[in-house]
Amino acid sequence: MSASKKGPRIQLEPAQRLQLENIQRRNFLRGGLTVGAMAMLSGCNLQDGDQVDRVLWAMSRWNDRVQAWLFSGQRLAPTFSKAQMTQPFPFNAYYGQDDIPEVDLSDYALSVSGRVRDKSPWTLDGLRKLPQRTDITRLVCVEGWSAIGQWGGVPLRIFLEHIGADTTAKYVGFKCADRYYSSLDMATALHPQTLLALDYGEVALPPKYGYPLRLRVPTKLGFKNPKHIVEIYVSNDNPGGYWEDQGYNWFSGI
Ligand SMILES: Nc1nc2c(c(=O)[nH]1)N[C@H]1C(S)=C(S)[C@@H](COP(=O)(O)O)O[C@H]1N2
Ligand SMILES: [Mo]
Repeated sequence: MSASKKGPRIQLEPAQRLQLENIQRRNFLRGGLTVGAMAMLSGCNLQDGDQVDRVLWAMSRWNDRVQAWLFSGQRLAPTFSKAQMTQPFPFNAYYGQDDIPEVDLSDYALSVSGRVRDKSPWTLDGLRKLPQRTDITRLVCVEGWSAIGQWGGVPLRIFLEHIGADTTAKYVGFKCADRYYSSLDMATALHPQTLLALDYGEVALPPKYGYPLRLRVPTKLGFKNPKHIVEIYVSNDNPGGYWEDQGYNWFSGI
């Protein structure tokens, strides 16, 4: 390519050009494709019912795929010091503190299903015997608050290795003791900071933070951190989630 008549042109190597295009695309996406904006973009009027719904869901699925491509999957979330922890750490759920599920530990077992070699259930002791990791990270809720806390437990990657999970499958799903459920893309499930958390601070998770087992994934919004987990499964069909299925973006990376 030669210099244009309007003045000198910077010559970009193909790799540099790709990088520039990626940055431009990322900035465009960062601008935020809200549901409102998607409606504007797609030229729908919001009374078209089913058809609007179909367009918006298609846009959202497309957005998931672009986000999965933008997020490398292994970028580390920032970590903090103990002094930076939020005291007290907030509680949040789709119900109030009076309705926190009571999980009876005497018969608690974590079920495993789907595309895995070993479907035996797990006890908490069994999980504690696996290698553990602790991180102080920020939980960001879509409702507009965030807080720094310390979670410890088994890296989900190590658990998936132990059960012989098919890590070429697309999704890992989680079912909870309340009516909550959620799911992750496999790249995020294998991320080093994605934990099956057993502890908050230095002690076992108290009921409000997801006793006896929760997911802690600092590269995703708070609603993709299911508490009171009773079942984990590996699947090629997107398991969705409690909020995801009500229109919140499924990928929700931060
Ligand atoms: N089982 C279950 N897990 C859940 C929820 C819920 O209602 N039930 N709420 C989610 C949301 S929206 C957030 S922001 C975090 C809050 O976690 P915290 O109570 O430890 O702050 O839990 C997530 N996990
Ligand atoms: Mo949330």
